[in-house]
Amino acid sequence: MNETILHMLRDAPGGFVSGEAMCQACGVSRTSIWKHIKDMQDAGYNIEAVRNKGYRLVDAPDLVTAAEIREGLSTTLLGQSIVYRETIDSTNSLAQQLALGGAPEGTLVIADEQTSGRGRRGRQWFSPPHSGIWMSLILRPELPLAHAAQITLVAAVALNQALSRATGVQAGIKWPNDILFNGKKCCGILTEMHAEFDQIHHLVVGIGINVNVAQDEFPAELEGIATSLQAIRGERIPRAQVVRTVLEEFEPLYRQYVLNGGFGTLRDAWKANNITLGRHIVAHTARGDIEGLALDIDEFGVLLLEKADGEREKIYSADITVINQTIS
Ligand code: BTX
Repeated sequence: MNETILHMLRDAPGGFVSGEAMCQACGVSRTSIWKHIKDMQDAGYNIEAVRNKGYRLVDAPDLVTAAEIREGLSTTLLGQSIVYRETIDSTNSLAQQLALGGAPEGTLVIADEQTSGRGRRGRQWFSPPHSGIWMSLILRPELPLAHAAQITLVAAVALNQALSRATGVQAGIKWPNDILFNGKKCCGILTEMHAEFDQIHHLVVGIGINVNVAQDEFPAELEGIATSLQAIRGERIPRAQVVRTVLEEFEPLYRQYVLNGGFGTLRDAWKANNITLGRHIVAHTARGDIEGLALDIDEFGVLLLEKADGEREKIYSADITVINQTIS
């Protein structure tokens, strides 16, 4: 019901919505409407109540609740079901549980704060309250297992395009899973999967975006390597709008990835958004460190390196360090 009320308040041409109109739209009593308005005020909405006129939304807080995200969302798959938590250990963990319990494809799990946000290989992801987007999407592509990891590259393209469209920030993809601006990380992606034999049961694509994290709010160890959209733009950015844009950019790319059986047709879009190719890098792989020039990626998202002796190496999975920039 809060969603209906919020929508009516946002949509009101003269500003005010009568209590009566809300009662009719929600099919509940005036007392019940008043209680909901009170709840919204408690949540930070500045709603003015004037006798004989009704209610007017003066100002809204920067929330990533389901009601805020749904306002004007134009997707048909991603975010049709939204699970919001104020605080959670990790949205990826809850998304995994929900996916195992049969949650539909496209379910979005989002939290205002994560207490154990995680990155790859057991690393931590700093996820303070009120200032970031910490979200996970449940996907169920009917694709062979070999294509699962490519979803990270698809998500990275969507994310980078969304940042540009929603905020004007021109960042770039650092293979395989980070978005950087001027060498500092503003977003990360963590894909986890559940599969059996050669069949993907579900993927959970976790996305972390530092939106309104102040530069001095980052812990000391992230000081030189992390940044936020607010730090880049010099102003606060409404988070729900960024979430909507990410979903809207991701949906058509995801459909293409499923339809065409993998990342192949998105390779050019990835190249247009990347900041890895043409750079000297060190790839930290399970086989050891490999240094060279990042030449290309293939249709499977595998990175091709040219070493100093001219020999070429395929990098399937690694953390990379761009030489002269030490970012994990
Ligand atoms: P990663 O393993 O590539 O990067 C993790 C590294 O990034 C850390 O070791 C640290 O150096 C740095 N780091 C930690 N927090 C931040 C931050 N807020 N901004 C910039 N750099 C940071 C990247 O893993 C994947 C992160 C995915 C996070 C999302 S949030 C929603 C979902 N739930 C969850 O638990 N994880 C994902």
